[in-house]
Amino acid sequence: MFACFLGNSIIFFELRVLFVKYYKICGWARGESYFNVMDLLKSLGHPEEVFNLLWFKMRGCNGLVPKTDMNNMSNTLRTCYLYLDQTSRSFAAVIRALDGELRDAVCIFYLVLRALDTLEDSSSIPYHIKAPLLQSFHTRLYQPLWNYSESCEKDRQVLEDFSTISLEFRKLALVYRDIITDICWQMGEGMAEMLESKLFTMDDWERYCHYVAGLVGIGLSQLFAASGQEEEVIREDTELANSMGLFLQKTNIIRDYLEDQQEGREFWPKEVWGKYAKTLSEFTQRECMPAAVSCLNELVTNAMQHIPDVFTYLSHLHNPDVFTFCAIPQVMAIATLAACYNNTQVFRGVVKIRKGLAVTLMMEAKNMTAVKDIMARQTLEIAEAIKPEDPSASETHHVVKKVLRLAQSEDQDRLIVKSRWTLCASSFLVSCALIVAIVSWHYLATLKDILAWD
Ligand code: D61
Ligand code: MG
Repeated sequence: MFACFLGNSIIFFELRVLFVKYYKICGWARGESYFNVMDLLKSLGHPEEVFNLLWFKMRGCNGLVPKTDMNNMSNTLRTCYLYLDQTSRSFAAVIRALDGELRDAVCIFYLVLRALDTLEDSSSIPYHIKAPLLQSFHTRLYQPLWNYSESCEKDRQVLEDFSTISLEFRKLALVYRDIITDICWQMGEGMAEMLESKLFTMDDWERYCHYVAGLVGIGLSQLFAASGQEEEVIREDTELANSMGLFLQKTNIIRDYLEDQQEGREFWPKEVWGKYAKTLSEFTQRECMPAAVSCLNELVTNAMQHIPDVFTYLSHLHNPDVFTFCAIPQVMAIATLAACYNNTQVFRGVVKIRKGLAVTLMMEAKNMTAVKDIMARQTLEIAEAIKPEDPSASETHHVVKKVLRLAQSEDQDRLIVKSRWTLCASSFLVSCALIVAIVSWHYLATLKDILAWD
């Protein structure tokens, strides 16, 4: 009796600590932090995700150590990092984890291109004003007083206070300024060229994604080499760097179908959706769902074509911080594609990957083997969702096989076994957690009775 009393009090004590922390956590429930209790519940079937979410919250780190020392930087640079946090959910943490002068160069590169993109996305600016604005934007980098306050977009602060960003830009070494100016000029020209054109052919789609994301990959590769943190070879193969951008941009365009529809924007290529509907907006109608899903699956299959180049590009990187910076957005993208594949929710809302999975991917994507494993696991999820009657089923099977071969996980059995193992481990752990919860609850109740009785 005494032993189990002691045992239970230890469990109770442990749980009390946990609950105290839990109630602190509940601050999360009011959305005061990166995730809330709902995210914990969504990951209940994936204990490693629950563990990583709690670890992330308790230790405040998702495996990424920010290198920014906010106390030892100029006010204007601090403002720039603030704008980075405000305008980029997915890139702020990985940019802050970069080393040395490369970090500030990439931060400014991001903000300058985000400002250019905010001009492009501003539907309130008429074509005859927007096109020249985009084409001459690179010249604003050397106009200290230039700001722009006619945009009503969500990220307008980077335009309204562009003079702060351009000030920090002019403090960068010339080699970085020349790269940023050149990419900004090319992207502005490309955006202006495609402002009025509808994305008809796959070539149009590839070219648009090259201008708004491929050029980012090419510019980053030049910054990596210029900083000396990566070898010259990384800047030479622009096709690989372009694919890094296209994989991310195509994933975003596929996921954001409904959000873009609601804002009157269409980025899906007509050459594909035209096979399934007369207008792209038809996919919002329930009766068009089978056709919509077939179109979605064809676009996901197309985006996966870039994975072999992503593997080759990442395998050329030597600096661990640069590797993580490049790998994390890519593994988030394949997880997003796996969540979108064959999913009617794409046409009803925005599909997001679980926070628990996002944190786990950030913690895991540390080296090539881990990245290949993640890509293979997510690709297998797509493989398991392929319906034989899907018009793209054979192409999807083909690209899945290619990715698994390159990820050296031909022995799908090992991956399937692995995922089966995690599954039974998870249900085992979940049942343990439930038992502990029930026992502690029971204990709490008795303790209250005992105390009340006193
Ligand atoms: C390695 C690491 C990161 C990489 C990369 C390689 C290659 C390409 C990219 C990042 C860019 C990926 C873009 C995917 C998200 N799409 C957008 O942000 C669209 O705007 C594109 C034009 C502005 C690009 C701004 C940018 C983004 C990420 C960066 C960066 C610059 C600089 C350094 C590091 C990362 C999309 O915008 C969404 C929005 O308005 O919120 C759009 O308008 O289509
Ligand atoms: Mg845009």
